Amino acid sequence: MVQKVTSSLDGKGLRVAVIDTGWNEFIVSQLTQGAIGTLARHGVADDDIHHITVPGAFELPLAVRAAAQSGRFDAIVALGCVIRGATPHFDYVAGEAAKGISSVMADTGVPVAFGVLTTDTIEQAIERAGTKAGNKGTEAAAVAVEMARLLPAIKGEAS
Ligand code: INI
Repeated sequence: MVQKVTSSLDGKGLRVAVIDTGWNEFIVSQLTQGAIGTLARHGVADDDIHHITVPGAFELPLAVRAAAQSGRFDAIVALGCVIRGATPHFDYVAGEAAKGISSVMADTGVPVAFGVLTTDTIEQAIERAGTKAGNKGTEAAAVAVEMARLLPAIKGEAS
């Protein structure tokens, strides 16, 4: 019989780092609010949520790596916003953030949800920060909980 490995969205007992950027604060603060609210709704205790702010998206991988290597967190939510029209070095900043964050996951095995908006315009960023197109911080937080629950299930561990 096929054995389905399942996850859950029960955040009780999970320790989660939310790492966001000071850049584009008016957008990113909406992502952070969405993420922290979602973690709380899924049962993550306030004291188990650590909120860390770095200057910009380019700095996210370093802080995400430090958090992952610390052993203090079951999952990490990385949040930021890079807008092509406003960022002469968009491809470097956005590309390095994505590449750096995914390499932390591969190197450490700690799940990191990628909630960094990479948009062409400020309007598209606003749409994804809690208006027309949902809130990517909310979505990333739910993914972090789901992956933190899924990994022990894959390994056959109780979580
Ligand atoms: N950082 C961002 O997070 N978003 C941006 O849109 C952005 N722009 O426009 O340049 C940005 N730049 C700063 C970058 O992330 C670094 O903090 C900086 O290069 C110093 O390392």
